[in-house]
Amino acid sequence: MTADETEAEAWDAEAIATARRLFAGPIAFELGAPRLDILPADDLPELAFAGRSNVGKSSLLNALAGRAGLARTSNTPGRTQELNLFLVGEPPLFRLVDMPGYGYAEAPKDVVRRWTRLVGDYLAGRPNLRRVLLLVDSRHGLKPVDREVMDLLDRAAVSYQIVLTKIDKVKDAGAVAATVASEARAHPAAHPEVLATSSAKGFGIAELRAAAHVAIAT
Ligand SMILES: Nc1nc2c(ncn2[C@@H]2O[C@H](COP(=O)(O)OP(=O)(O)OP(=O)(O)O)[C@@H](O)[C@H]2O)c(=O)[nH]1
Ligand SMILES: [Mg+2]
Repeated sequence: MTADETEAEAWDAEAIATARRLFAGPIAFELGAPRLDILPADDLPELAFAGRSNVGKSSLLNALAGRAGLARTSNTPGRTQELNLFLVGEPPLFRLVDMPGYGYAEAPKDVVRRWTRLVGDYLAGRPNLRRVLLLVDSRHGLKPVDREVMDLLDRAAVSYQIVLTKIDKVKDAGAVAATVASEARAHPAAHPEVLATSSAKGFGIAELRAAAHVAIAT
C-alpha cells in the first residue's frame, strides 16, 4: 500500500469533494507583509504554511489552490521573503498565508534574523491563526529547527499539522510518516495525523484540502 492510499482512507468521498469545490473557487493574492503591523485585521481564520527554506511551502499552496504561479516558487532557498496572504472565496472565507522559510544558513545573518522574528512573531501572536501546516521534507525528516518551531507552537497553543513534502523523491513515504507521527504524538499542539504529499505529482493534495477545510470550518 502506498502512503497515498493510507492517507486517503481517512477521508470519505464527500469530504474530499466539498474541499475540492472550496479550493476551486476564487483565490486572490491580498498582500505581502514584511512586518506584522501591516497585516490586515484579524477578522478571518488563517491557515499558514511554515517550514524550512526550500521545503516546498509555496509549491504546496499552489497545489492546494490548483493553480501554478499563485505563490512564487524557486530552486533557490529564500524565495519567499514576506508573509504572503491569499484570500479564499468571494466573499472571503479565510486566508492562506505563505511564509518565508526558516533555517536558511546561507542568507545574511540580519536577513535570517528578520525572517525568523517575523515568522516567530506571526506564529506565536496571530489570534486568528487557525492552523499551521508545518512542512517537512520527506527526504530529511524533522530537524532541530523544526523541533524549535514545534515547541514554540506548543507553548503558544497553536494547532499544527505536519505535512511531508516531496514524497515523489523517497521510496517509503509511509515509514517516514510513521517516524514523524510518533514524534509528533509527544507534542500537545500537534495534530496526530501526518499527511504525505507531493506537489509535483499531486499525491495527498485532495486529502490535504479536506484536512484544511475541516481545520478552517471547525
Ligand atoms: N520533486 C519535487 N520537488 C518539489 C516539490 N515541491 C516543491 N518542489 C521543488 O522544491 C523547490 C522549492 O519549492 P518552493 O515551493 O519554492 O519552496 P519554499 O518552501 O516555498 O521555499 P522558500 O520560499 O525559499 O522558503 C522548487 O524547486 C520546487 O519545484 C515536490 O512535491 N516534489
Ligand atoms: Mg516560498
